[in-house]
Amino acid sequence: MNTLEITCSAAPTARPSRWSVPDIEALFKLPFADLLYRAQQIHREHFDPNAVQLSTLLSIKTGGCTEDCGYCPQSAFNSAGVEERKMLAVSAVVEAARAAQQKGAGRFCMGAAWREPSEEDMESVVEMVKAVRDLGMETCATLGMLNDEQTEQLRAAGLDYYNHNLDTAPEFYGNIISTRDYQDRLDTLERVRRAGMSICSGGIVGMGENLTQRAGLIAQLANMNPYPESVPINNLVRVEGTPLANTEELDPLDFVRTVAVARITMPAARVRLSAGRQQMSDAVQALCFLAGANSIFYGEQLLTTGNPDVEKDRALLDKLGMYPLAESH
Ligand code: SAM
Ligand code: DTB
Ligand code: SF4
Repeated sequence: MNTLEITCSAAPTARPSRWSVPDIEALFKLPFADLLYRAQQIHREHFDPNAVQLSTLLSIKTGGCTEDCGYCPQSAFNSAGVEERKMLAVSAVVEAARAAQQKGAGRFCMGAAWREPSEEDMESVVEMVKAVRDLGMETCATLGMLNDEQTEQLRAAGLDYYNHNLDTAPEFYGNIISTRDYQDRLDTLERVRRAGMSICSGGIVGMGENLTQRAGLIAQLANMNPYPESVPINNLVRVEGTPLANTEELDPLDFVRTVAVARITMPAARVRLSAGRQQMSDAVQALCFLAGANSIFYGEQLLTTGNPDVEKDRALLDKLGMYPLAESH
């Protein structure tokens, strides 16, 4: 029995102040049942295990992005057939948010295909954030890198969460993106934290990373002090025309393991079962909830790719005896 196993059985909630990559790798390698049991225990100590937080995404500015992210259909470097569109009008965004709220979403996330917003972009985004907040929804935005002034503008507008993903481990990052570096991402997250907004940050698995690199991503997130309030775990959506289109599909059980490890290392975070759900069976999604996922993207569209129908998701939650957070009993 190794040290980790002893820690597991003796003190299931013991949590090092800093996670090493080998410790996280050891979690990944636990027998599946032991890993899920440990994740379940931690999940139940911090959350109602049957309540799921629902976030709806809207692409407020689609396509033509100047970054070369290898996974992304919106990069101008890729040929995924996503046409560049101009930014949506504030009224269209509010209408979409209201519709999402009526369907039960509690959080509305506005995404833009930018390396970073311009001053002019910020004026519209600030209006959008204020208007969505006035509906009584939680607000989230993902606009790329931010400077101090932009961060402050978003905070003053009342933005609740800023989404900026680390995407993968520092060692693997250069295989996927070359137009900005890991430190740029950490700097933006640090600004968001200093301004007092909550952080939504996670990554993508299934991009050809190895287990050590997958553990490296989780270590980066879990060792942030404090760790993100919201952690999206995306399964790569392999879009034709992107360099990663032909990447070998991740074993679904390895995706479940990633969710469980995120839960164990970030006990009080909302771990979101994010992109890739449309390609996932109900059974795999159920395992993700068992592993500690307690949030999903809700609504037929992610940014440019599809997501399960609202009716299908409602049926799945019903089947599992689960309910949206706002409707918890
Ligand atoms: N442009 C901004 C940025 O990159 O920060 C915000 C939008 S960007 C599309 C938000 C996130 O979507 C990326 O960081 C990445 O994690 C995720 N994403 C993009 N394409 C994806 C894909 N094909 N599969 C899974 N996740 C994806
Ligand atoms: C996140 O972690 N995943 C979402 C959201 N944050 C912005 C985006 C997923 C995008 C999937 C590909 C697309 O639809 O373009
Ligand atoms: Fe641009 Fe964001 Fe897509 Fe990268 S992930 S290409 S920054 S929209």
